Amino acid sequence: MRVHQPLKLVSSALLAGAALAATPAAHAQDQLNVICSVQADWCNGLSTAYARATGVKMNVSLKGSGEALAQLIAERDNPKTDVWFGGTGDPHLQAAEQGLTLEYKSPAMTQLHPWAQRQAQQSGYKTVGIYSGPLGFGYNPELLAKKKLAVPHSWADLLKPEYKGEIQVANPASSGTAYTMIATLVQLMGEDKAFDYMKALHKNIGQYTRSGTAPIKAVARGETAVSISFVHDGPPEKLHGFPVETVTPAEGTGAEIGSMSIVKGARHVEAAKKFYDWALTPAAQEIPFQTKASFQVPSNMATKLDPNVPDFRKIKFIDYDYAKYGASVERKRLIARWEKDVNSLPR
Ligand code: S7P
Repeated sequence: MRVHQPLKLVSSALLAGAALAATPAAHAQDQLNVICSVQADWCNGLSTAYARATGVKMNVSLKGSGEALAQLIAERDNPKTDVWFGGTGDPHLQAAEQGLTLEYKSPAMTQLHPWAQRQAQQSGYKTVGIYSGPLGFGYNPELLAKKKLAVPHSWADLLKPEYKGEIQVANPASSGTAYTMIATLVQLMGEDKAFDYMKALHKNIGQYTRSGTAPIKAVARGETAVSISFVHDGPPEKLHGFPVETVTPAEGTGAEIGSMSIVKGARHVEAAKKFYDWALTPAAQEIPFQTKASFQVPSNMATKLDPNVPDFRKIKFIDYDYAKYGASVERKRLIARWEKDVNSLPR
């Protein structure tokens, strides 16, 4: 494991601070309004490290992916947000398509994995990939044993009648995680079969939550046995002492490309670009590991991976079409169909 380099962080911070002081509008660029769509500990870690590094105060508002997009749409004529950090990539692509985010090509672009650069190219450089992580299941081994239930290993397993009321997933209208599930199933099974599957799954769902990370937290606390979640959200719960394991489905699964965007019309646009460049450095991308908040694959290829990061070589992935399923029309259509065909059914 690579040793963390605090000195490197501080020296790059001082350089960034000096650069800020040299800009003519420095007095106006000493703070940054950020919507943060990752785990709270990661957002707080970012804001502390960035303030220490640059003297810039980050005002952080925590919001899931769907809510963040809704806020940017609402603020379109008078943006109060400078940067949207994290959250699933699909709503970032939607924001780009709707002209809500600023074109910016960071000098760090060439240091990023091809999937992160592709996310940027597809959006006309109005967003960029900052991490990737697979969709799978979380489960509570103690609760499963108590209820004499087997560990689910496939999408098919989740339909077994013994899981009735035992599964939580988020509502796709508010959650990027849940929309990733719909898009994954549609690509895996074909659209009509995927909707038949989700109708059958609906009978086993105990609760659709607002936030995509809530179901695995409910698993950790023994409130439900199984969740449909990003598997990198399991280890933080386990590190806090909760009984949680994760598994990816045998038939195949999708992965998110968590993204970051600068808001078009941002009040602190120079500060936003500096933060964006910093957030793509290995030092910044190690923060979720240091804060034990989350364990995705970071987009900068030089970032040292934590042992808790899922091993992508062991996971069966579908060939996820990010451009198609990130398009506004497709996303709205699939969510509307889910509301009409699935969520309206009795359980
Ligand atoms: O940081 C954990 C994580 O799962 O949260 C992000 C996202 O906001 C999930 O929330 P919603 O489903 O509520 O939108 C993910 O991008 C990220 O991996």
